[in-house]
Amino acid sequence: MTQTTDHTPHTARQADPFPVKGMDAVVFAVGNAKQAAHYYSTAFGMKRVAYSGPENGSRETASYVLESGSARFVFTTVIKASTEHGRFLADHVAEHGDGVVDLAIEVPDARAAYAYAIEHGATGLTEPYELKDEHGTVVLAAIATYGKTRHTLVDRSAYTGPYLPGYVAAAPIVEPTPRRFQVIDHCVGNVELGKMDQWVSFYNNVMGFTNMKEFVGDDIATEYSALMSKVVADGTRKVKFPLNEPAIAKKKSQIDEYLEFYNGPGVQHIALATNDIVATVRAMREAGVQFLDTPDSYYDTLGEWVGETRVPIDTLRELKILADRDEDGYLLQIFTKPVQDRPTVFFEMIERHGSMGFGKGNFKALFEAIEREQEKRGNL
Ligand code: TYF
Ligand code: FE
Repeated sequence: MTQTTDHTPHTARQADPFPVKGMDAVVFAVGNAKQAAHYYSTAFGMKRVAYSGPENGSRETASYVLESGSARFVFTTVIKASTEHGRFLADHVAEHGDGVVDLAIEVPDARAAYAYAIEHGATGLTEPYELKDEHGTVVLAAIATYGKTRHTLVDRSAYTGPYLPGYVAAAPIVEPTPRRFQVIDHCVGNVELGKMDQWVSFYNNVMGFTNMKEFVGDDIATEYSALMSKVVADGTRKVKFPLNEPAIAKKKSQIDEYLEFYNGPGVQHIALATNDIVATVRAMREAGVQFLDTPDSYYDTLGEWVGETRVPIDTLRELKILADRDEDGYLLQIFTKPVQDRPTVFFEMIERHGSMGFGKGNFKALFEAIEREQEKRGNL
């Protein structure tokens, strides 16, 4: 099921054509940013660091910037649409529900990144521009990706403010707790049937991203996963974008369910890397986050194939954490249920120990758990 393609990062062969520093931010358009910021503070343990709203001159939108380690989320909502941007956000929420509008990527040179992307076939949304305040200058530009999602390319190397000009520093919303995750591990997109390879080519061409070896092909798709998946990543493997498309299988694909309720392609899940998944999952469960269930039978045989991990099998079983091993090491992972009423966006918590994979060994157990949820919603 796993075939080997060329997954040598660019940097190993030649100069990286599209250098990136990492994910800059995941920007969510939501119906109620005040409450979303509260949920991500209490349940995900994130710290508010910046705010923009009517109190500091933004009459049209309110935005809350939350961080956990280097992971940054921005929750934006419309207060009163008066410009094209405000109407875009309001329409986005009406059409897609709460969702991701921007997977912003930090780059060393936003003008060069934008020029490279356009030259290689990207659709430009915003030409490079500068934002300045007393903390310095940020250069931004934006290109389109699947659905209505965009990639803003951000060079903040000459900026020391809390987020962007226009934002003010803001205190945490609740008493800070120990950090529950450090970094965004990967951001997954769902695209329409037959479109996955086009989007893989898009990232190959426009950003010089290369394919990682792990993918779900036809064979697994028809057997049980009902989806196909390939992963593209930048030369340093800091930015990883798996892309899913539905497969025609025995059951209605979970990707079809997403596309139906999101009304088109979009971000399916964001994986967050933690170095203590046990403490993280305990804290999140205590705060009321719902995770996918895993049957006990999974843990009865887990030890036989996954070998020793940092966490005893009984603890994995108690918390319903999944484990997988490949030639490079192992990983521990768990998936939340959708975090809004639509069966669309969800999160993954992942603790890596050498493995660069995505939990291939868990696909069967995971997809069965997702299908049990689909069934409860009447969408299978
Ligand atoms: O990112 C991944 O590829 C893994 C596996 O609907 C996965 O987290 C793939 C598709 C999906 C849920 C998880
Ligand atoms: Fe994932």
